[in-house]
Amino acid sequence: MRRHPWGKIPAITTAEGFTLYESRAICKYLATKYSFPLLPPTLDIEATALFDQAQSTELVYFADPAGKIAFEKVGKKFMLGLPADEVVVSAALRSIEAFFDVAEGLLQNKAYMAGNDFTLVDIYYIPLIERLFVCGYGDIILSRDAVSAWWSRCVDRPAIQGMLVADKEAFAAFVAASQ
Ligand SMILES: N[C@@H](CCC(=O)N[C@@H](CS)C(=O)NCC(=O)O)C(=O)O
Repeated sequence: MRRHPWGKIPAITTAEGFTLYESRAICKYLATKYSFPLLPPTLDIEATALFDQAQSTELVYFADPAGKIAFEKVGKKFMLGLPADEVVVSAALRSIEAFFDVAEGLLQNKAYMAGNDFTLVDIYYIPLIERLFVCGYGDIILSRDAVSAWWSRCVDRPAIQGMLVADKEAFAAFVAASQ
């Protein structure tokens, strides 16, 4: 609550005392501040518009249902000791399947979600897709050729491999702490 008005994570405060919440805003801020090559060139307004389009698509059509599955299958089980609401899970799975049916077509013509370059938008997908695999729904990704190839392009990157190791360790610690 001190840093995030709605009491969520993540939220950061820099050494200079600048506080920011919402993961996508934090990622964009850090990528800009440290010049990570994960955003389209500022002056390329079409590439920036396509980035914004891909970012909005991920947030609304993917992260919403995928977040519901993560909450029902992981959050409820480990934080609250409650069973998943399978009606919510089924509806969310249908939304995600429909989302990746469309993404499968779009990824025939581009290598990454915002175009032909790897950007922050691709990174935004990774934690919740990882949760889909943990929950046993990895086939949603692997059964679609273009989506599966995109996923491999993302997770085969050395920096992403390092992030996945850290994510697995954090998840294991979360599970251990809740038992
Ligand atoms: N849209 C937010 C989502 C924040 C969010 O829901 N965080 C979860 C953890 S991933 C949380 O804090 N849950 C605890 C709660 O809702 O009380 C973001 O991307 O930062």
